[in-house]
Amino acid sequence: MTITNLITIADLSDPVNFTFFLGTMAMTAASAFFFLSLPQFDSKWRTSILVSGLITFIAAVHYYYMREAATSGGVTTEIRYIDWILTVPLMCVEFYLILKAAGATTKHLSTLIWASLVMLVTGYFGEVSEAAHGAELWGLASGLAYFYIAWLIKFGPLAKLAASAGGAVEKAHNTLTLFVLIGWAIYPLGYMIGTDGWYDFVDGIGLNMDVVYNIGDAVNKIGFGLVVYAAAVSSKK
Ligand SMILES: *C/C=C(C)/C=C/C=C(C)/C=C/C1=C(C)CCCC1(C)C
Repeated sequence: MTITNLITIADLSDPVNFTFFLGTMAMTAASAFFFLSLPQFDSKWRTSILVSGLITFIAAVHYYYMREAATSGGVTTEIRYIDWILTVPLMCVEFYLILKAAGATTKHLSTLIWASLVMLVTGYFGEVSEAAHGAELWGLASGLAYFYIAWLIKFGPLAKLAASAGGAVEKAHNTLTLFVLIGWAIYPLGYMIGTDGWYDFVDGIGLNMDVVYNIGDAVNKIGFGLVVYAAAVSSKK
């Protein structure tokens, strides 16, 4: 492999290429960390940690292909949404697993998953829509599904279950909720930046939709997993 080859793999001057490269690495390392930590936890927490590792592992594989697509002039949209359609429902599973002992049911889980699928499928249509106001209308539908998820975990039935459980469970639930309220809000920003005619000036500072989504994914997939990990560690004491 020549020097030129190496440079195109991790081109520091191209934020899109570089954040995909770093993202692939970070997601792979996080997966190894979660998987290798599994034996130290008892069965109550093991599934949650396993799911944390699956989320980052699925992302690592998609990142590998998205970097390839982005640097060879292709689009990342389809690969991105396939990743999200797999990983976001797994994040819903994390909420369910943490609240299961407090009484969360598979009905709660399926409501969360359905809402997340509506959010993502409408978001995808918004990204590929050529129609006048397509981005606004699909984006609005997606945003409503996002607010519904936020409501369910912050004020709705899942918030009540967490409050009734108290202790480490409530703490972990509240931190994961912050990820949804703040961390997930990064994505609609990326969507707006990616929509032609909206905030086009940010291109000048190297921010484009892929870069913003990559930042969001690093925060949310790795951070979310670490919160679950921390909750599992603290429950051992
Ligand atoms: C690991 C991937 C995650 C956590 C992805 C989350 C994605 C979102 C919360 C996307 C939300 C969107 C809106 C709320 C409106 C515009 C369209 C989306 C799909 C970008």
